[in-house]
Parts: sequence; structure tokens; C-alpha cells
Amino acid sequence: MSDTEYQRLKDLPVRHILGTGTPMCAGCGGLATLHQVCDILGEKCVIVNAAGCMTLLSVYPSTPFRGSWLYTAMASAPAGAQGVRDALDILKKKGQLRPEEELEVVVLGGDGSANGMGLSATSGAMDRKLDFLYLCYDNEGYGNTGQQYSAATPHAARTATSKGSPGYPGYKKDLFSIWAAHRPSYVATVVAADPLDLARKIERARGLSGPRLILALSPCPTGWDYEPSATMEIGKLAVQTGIWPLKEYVDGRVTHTKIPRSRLPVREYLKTQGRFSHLFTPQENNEIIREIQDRIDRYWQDVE
Ligand SMILES: Cc1ncc(C[n+]2csc(CCOP(=O)(O)OP(=O)(O)O)c2C)c(N)n1
Ligand code: SF4
Ligand SMILES: [Mg+2]
Repeated sequence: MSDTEYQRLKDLPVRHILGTGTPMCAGCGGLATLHQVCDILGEKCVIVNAAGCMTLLSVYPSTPFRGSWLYTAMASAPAGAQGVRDALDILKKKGQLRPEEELEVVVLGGDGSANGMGLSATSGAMDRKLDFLYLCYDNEGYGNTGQQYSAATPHAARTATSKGSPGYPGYKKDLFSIWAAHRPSYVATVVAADPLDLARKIERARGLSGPRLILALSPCPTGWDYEPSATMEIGKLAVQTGIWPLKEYVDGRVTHTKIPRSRLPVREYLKTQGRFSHLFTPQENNEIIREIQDRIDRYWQDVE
């Protein structure tokens, strides 16, 4: 790349660089989240990326991120983050990194690594009070390899490994509570369809140190089977139906940042996605829809 081309790209806002010429799907909710987060974090960060869809953004030797980027195996991103943090601290101690050159260490991983393979490394990092920000884009499955189920797949969703009429028989793991039980500095849920709530939480997380999680519901047209133009609408419906509560954890307290007072029925959310189509055709599976609704109602009963 010529110096002029490099300068031109460097001066562009991040959203104009990320996604240029990448093999990401149109309407990717994870990518929309990443745009918003990177716009706020800026270039002073090191992204430690567990294998997943977002890994495709970087094609050796290039990366669209304005800061640095490091690739790790699915299970190892928090361990990679520890190494980067240690290296930065050593440089600081030696006077080779000035305070204004300090970098935020950011783990970028999908729900597969965050809830499954990488959970033990994450738990250890929290125990060690590692100073890092973990951004998990949750598309509720192993998206990169064809949407097999993950521990974050919601009940009854069809995945490549849960076909047929009942869909996925398990229940989505509660990663927010698993993190909160470790008493980290910060845990928050976000969705790109509510950019103000997201921006406030990134700013808040950035102002803290220690382990911090941003857990982003990330609608995925390819894996969830819907038109790419519906990504933001589906994100909003997730909040309005109460299936994706927007909340944060600080100092042992959980606060809901948006309480959907007149919640829409969850079927309004479910019917937008092909992965739940077996709940509506050839006839409605009222039993499963009712069960999903009851779980949401019980959750909000405790909050309201
Ligand atoms: C140990 C291991 N098993 C399997 C894979 C193959 N693999 C690469 S990405 C991926 C899916 C990761 O899912 P998730 O973390 O949710 O990210 P997404 O693909 O949805 O972005 C898998 C299974 C791998 N890289 N490493
Ligand atoms: S499979 Fe889903 S998460 Fe992966 S790039 Fe496509 S839309 Fe994004
Ligand atoms: Mg995933």
C-alpha cells in the first residue's frame, strides 16, 4: 500500500474501513456492534480475537482495525490478553511505554468461545483481576462453521445440529450471571439496535479497569435465517419483547437500563426468524411458544 493510500485510510472514520472488501455477510449484527464499539474505543487498543466470524475481517498481513490485532484459538483469547497486558506493563515499568501510549486490551470473541471453549480461560483471567475488556458478539451459535448450536443457543431454535420440529432442546447459558458471580468490575448487555445505550456502556466500561464484559446480542441473517435488512428491527424486538434484557452489573448490583413496561409478546420476535419457523408452520406449537413466554414473564416479574 502506498503512503498516500495508507494516510487516506488512516484518516477515515473506523466505520468506513471495517467491512471494506471483507467476506462478512450483509446485515451482520456482530459487525454492526463492532463498528459502534471501535468508533468509541478508537485506535488505542489491542484486539485479541478468538477464532470466529470476525476473524475473517483480517487477512494476513492486513487488518481493518486501526489498533493492533492478534489471533488466538477459540479457547485462548483471555490467555492471549494476559500476555499482551503483561508485555505492556513490562514496557511501562521499563519506561519504554509512555502513559499517553497506554493501550486497552480487548478480547473479541463469539458466544461459542465465550460460553464454551474459552470459559475456563475467562474465569481464570477474572480470578487474576486481569485488566481487560471482553466484547462478546452473541449470534447464538457457531456462525463461522455453519451455525451449529452453542451454549448460547436459545431454546427451540433450529441450528445445523438441532434440526426437526422441537429445535434446540437446551436453554441459553446465562453468561451475564456467570460473569457477575466472579465479581468483576463491569458486565453489561447491549444490542447495536440501541446505539445510545451501547455507547454509554462502552464509555462506562472504558472508565474502569479490571475484567469487564460487553455482551452484545448480534442478530445473524445467515444463521437465524432472515433478510439482512431486518437486523436492527430484530434487535429492537429482542428488547421490546423482553427476551434480551438491557442491563449492567457494577459493585455487586444489577441495574436494568431499559425496562420494557408494555412488553410485546415474544412471538413477535420469534416469527421474524426462519430458525423458529417450525413453531408457526404447518401449525403453531403453542406449548413451546408459551414456555418461552413464561420464562420471559418470570424473569421480568422479579425485576418489575
Ligand atoms: C478447538 C476448535 N474447534 C473448532 C474450531 C472451528 N471453529 C472456528 S470458528 C468456530 C465457531 C466459533 O463460534 P463463535 O465463537 O460463536 O463465533 P462465530 O463463529 O459465531 O462468530 C469453530 C467451531 C476451532 N477453530 N477450534
Ligand atoms: S454468519 Fe452471522 S455473525 Fe457470521 S458474518 Fe455472517 S451474519 Fe455475521
Ligand atoms: Mg457465535
